Amino acid sequence: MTNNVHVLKWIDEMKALTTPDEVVWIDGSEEQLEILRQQAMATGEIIKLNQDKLPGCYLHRTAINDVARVEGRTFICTKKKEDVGPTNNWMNSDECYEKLSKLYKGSMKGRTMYIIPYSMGVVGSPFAKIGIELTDSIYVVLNMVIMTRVGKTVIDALGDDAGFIKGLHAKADLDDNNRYICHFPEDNTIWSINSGYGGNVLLGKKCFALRIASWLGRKEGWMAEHMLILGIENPQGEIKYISAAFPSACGKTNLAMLIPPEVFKAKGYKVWCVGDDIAWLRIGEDGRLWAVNPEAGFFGVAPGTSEKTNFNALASTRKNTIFTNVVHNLDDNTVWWEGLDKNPPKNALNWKGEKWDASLGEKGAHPNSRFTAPAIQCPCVSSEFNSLKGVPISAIVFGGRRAKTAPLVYQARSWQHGVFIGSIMASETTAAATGAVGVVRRDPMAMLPFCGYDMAQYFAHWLEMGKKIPNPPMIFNVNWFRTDNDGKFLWPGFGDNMRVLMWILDRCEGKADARETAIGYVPSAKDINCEGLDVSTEVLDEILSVDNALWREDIKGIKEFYAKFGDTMPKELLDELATLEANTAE
Ligand code: GTP
Ligand code: SPV
Ligand code: MN
Repeated sequence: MTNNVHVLKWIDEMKALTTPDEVVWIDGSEEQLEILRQQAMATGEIIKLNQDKLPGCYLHRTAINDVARVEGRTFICTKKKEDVGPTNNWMNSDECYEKLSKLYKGSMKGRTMYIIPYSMGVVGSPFAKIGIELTDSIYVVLNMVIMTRVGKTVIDALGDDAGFIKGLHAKADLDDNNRYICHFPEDNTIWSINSGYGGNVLLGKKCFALRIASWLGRKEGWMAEHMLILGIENPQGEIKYISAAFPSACGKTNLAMLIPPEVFKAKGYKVWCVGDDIAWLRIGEDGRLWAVNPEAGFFGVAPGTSEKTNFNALASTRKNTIFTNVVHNLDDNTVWWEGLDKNPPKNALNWKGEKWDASLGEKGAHPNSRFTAPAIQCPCVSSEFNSLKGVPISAIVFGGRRAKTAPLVYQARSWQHGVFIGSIMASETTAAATGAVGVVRRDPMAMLPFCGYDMAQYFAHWLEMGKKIPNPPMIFNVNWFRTDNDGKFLWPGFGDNMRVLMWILDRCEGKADARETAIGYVPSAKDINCEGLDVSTEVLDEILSVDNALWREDIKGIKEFYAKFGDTMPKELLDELATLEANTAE
């Protein structure tokens, strides 16, 4: 497929290490994919679903000890520990190569190595970057083909260049005690072993497009962020773009393709999805910040996805989709998950493949079960989805799951204050990573598990970028997850989140009101268009309130978090913290 000596030499080395019986180049053709699907069906790795109801769709079950990202086993490997900072696991690169080589040795014996040339970003775009993933998993091949741009055009675009990210993935024996997801940003290399799940093994996604890319972005003057990108079209046909960073399983896919409430739909407003998980951002010639989604598909959370909550996501999954760890409905050979509808199938298998019945009281789909669907199948995919130059960003939105403290929405006073707001983000943990769920942790810019270097340096990079962008986006924070004392969500969320986005866009144009509070600009209930919304003014007032006492409590956690970084913390952020402290003082 190529004469690129850098590529061939590296593949030879990895073959010598893992000793596969066979090596197959993935060219991205439908004929080749069909052969692989047949093989994967024969071994039970994938199950073909009802082709009338779900054409081109398959079900896959992972090992039961392998259902989410493993943050504790994810490492950034460099020569010097200080480069990765206090929030990343570190291993010395040489030691890691040595340790993992022992695990990879002979791991593909009796198996086939698939070589996947892929591009993050549209081939030919100035944003695009190329990777090659070597894997012994057909499931990974089939997912990468949906999630990235794969095949011969990518290898041709690479030519004789050495500039590609080298990814090696081996399932080995899925031993979770020897599971490692390791990144070598100094060598453009990713090594993943003993997992077969999502972000651990689809190496273009979190490993490359966030951890390695964030490192490259700092070096090259751009940003790689855990952000969705959406466009809002007004009745005059003008489209404004927003990017938003929420932690895993906190609503990016939902917001990215939301259906506007009737009041906006009737006036002619439309929402367009550019991306649901990752944004690469660069300063454009016009002085604005421009964004592309480097991915080609959605690897979305299945539970909670329904016609009501996320019509567009569900519609995207009705063909050519891989479902992972959902319920298998044996009556009609389709899939189901909690929240899809109120009719769980009677004759079904749960995500583990065991006979299951909802009346048993146990969940049928894994809380982190997922669908892998091509983005172009989304009914509201943006016409700019394949644009080489991306879209200009008007507003950056941060957000998380906070039962209390953070109001529905607030606006930063400046870029620097916005970076501060991003840096103090906190959210309750979800099932997207292994470990306890529902524990509040600091997750700056939703990048805690994905930043490939010292986060204090990352904050400094954000501050630096702000100085370089002549016309920067305004920065906001949202919280769809405020609850009452019984733990019930106070804000309806989903499509109604558009009401908040409209206030945000109006603020960017100086067209909406807000009051200044200790934490930034907050709208009053009257500033948010609540036409047709079933929420009382009292509730709205409550979710828009800023309780200084709660913030004083929060400051303790912020200080603890900042203290981890010691002297490396940018002074601008310490100043912002001092301001917040003064503003909220009794
Ligand atoms: P990753 O793919 O892990 O990065 O997740 P994500 O940020 O894309 O999250 P997603 O949109 O898949 O939502 C995760 C869960 O949050 C789903 O169960 C949704 O139903 C729920 N959710 C999304 N938006 C809202 C909202 O506005 N309000 C409430 N209450 N729940 C929401
Ligand atoms: C996330 O956890 O943020 C995801 C899913 O988007 S994974 O690809 O597993 O990282
Ligand atoms: Mn994500």
